[in-house]
Amino acid sequence: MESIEKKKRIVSLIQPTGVFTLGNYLGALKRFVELQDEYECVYGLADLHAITVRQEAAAFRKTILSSYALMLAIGIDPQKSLFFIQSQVPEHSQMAWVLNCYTQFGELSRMTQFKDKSAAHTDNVNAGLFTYPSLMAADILLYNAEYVPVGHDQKQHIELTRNIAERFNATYSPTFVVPEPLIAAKGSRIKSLQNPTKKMSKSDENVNAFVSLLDSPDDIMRKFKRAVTDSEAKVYCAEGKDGINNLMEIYSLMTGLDFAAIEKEFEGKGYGDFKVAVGESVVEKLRPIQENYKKLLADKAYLEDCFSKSAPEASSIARKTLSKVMKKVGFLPKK
Ligand code: AQP
Repeated sequence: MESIEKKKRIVSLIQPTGVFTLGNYLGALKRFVELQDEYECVYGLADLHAITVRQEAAAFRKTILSSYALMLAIGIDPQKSLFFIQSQVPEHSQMAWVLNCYTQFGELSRMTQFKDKSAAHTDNVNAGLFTYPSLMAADILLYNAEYVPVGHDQKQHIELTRNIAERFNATYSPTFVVPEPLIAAKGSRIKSLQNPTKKMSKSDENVNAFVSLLDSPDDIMRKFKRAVTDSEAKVYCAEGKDGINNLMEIYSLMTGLDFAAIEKEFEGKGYGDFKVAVGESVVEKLRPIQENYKKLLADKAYLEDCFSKSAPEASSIARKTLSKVMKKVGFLPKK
């Protein structure tokens, strides 16, 4: 990692729970790449978080490796950013336990993601799902990051992280940097293509609801052609036109056009033409990422080299914060 002392630090992790979606890309991953020159970036694959939902071991192992390759393919550069796998940095679990004891049951009970996921997996409402936000607080606070780039759905968890940090600092003495979320004006709430009032999610049971970054061009085009819109057949942004607003946001981020230019481009044209154009813009954006991904995934030695170098580097930063915390809490130092 370059020595870039004056840059502010950002941290963000993402779960390897399936192939990343266009929502993950626009709300988080694309921004991770863009922020690499301006900030000192710490990125991670949150595989510990992923087991809050049941994973099949062999498939999970593959998903972790392929997710790592896909993030490199998107443009995370290990020469510029620290990019590790969470389970290989034990300080995350250790810090999470401590922070669990500074997090209130009532706070965790109010988390929207816990309510949604426990309703979606009624047969497995495990304690990890409930305490997920204190592990996320550990992921962030260990690195003394000023900012956390995330999609809008993670805002509530960042608020809780701030509360935990402030509580600990007030109980002892200033220890943690209290981080701010970095949420982009565009792309932070990409919606499901089948239910545009709901966020696009990689674990959606309806495969037509999300575009995965590894979907074939035919699948991408089919999903956009089937996207739920409205009966007006006029391309413009307005309240209540959730499906069209979502497609306009995606098209704008793919092409760099603002909404006025998009409305002009599709004046007098129907939704059919618009959906094809959105689909094609996504296919073109994903083509080089998919090509890079195939090459990287075939080079397992390179991937292993990257994550085995980054884990001790992450540990050495994390260990300093953890030691400070353990000392303040009153644990005996190891001699
Ligand atoms: N629809 C979205 N629009 C914009 N940003 C999004 N993110 C997720 N969905 C959207 C952002 O992607 C980052 C990583 O998310 P995650 O995988 O760690 O967890 P998640 O938010 O729970 O994402 P998913 O896709 O919905 O995963 P599953 O289905 O496994 O729960 C975060 O910054 C998130 O805001």
